[in-house]
Amino acid sequence: MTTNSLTLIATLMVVICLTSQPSVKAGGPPTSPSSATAGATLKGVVKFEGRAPKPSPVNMSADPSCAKQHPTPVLSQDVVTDANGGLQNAIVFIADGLNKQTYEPPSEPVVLDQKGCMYQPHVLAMQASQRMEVVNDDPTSHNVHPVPTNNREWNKAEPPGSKAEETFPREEIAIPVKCNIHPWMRGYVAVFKHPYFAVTGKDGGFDLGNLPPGTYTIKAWHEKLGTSTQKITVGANETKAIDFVFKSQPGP
Ligand SMILES: [Cu+2]
Repeated sequence: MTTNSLTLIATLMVVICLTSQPSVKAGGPPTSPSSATAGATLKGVVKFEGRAPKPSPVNMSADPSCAKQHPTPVLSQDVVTDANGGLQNAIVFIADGLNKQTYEPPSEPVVLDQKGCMYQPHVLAMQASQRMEVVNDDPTSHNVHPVPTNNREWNKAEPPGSKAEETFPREEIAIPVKCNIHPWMRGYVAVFKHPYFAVTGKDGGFDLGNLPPGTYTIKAWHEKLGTSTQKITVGANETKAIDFVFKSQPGP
């Protein structure tokens, strides 16, 4: 063997070693020997650009006990933005890139409250098989009725002060929830098979913590504006900023 070919082999080996180091490919398993301590964080804002549709007042006159609870009319929650265009009630979540491990649901239930004849929160996110309590804090009866496509449909009558408990075993983003008594009531429940999701707050902000290092497909979902997708790679203990922008669609 010549010196030249030896050098070539040595160089190749170095290149192979270097390229196999951060061997995280999109969709592949994250290299997470100690994901519990090396958690990465994704932080950002979901924004709405353009002219947001004007929120319309919700007409509750069909049930005076509902209307009476609102001295000023409640506004529709279709597209809720703040002064800076921050989009509330969007869900940001890992859509791909996690390894195949199964995640136990948290022991604490999520709570969907019926208050003022509205769903609070308007958009709720939970883990598959986590318990969901549906509470009625109104002086009137509700009939909560989720309409899933990937889970079992059910509906439950809830007199004032009652509480129902249910769960959804399969991932679904997101399940519309309606009330069989009050047609204006509408909410959404998103169900994930992992814990890496967040619902944006009033300023459109979100925070996804404790992520194993890896390359991920991240999605932002909004009930009216659809889904926006990005890819991002995070290393151990790294915090990265990621924003999503929804644009107003040309209306009629
Ligand atoms: Cu109702």
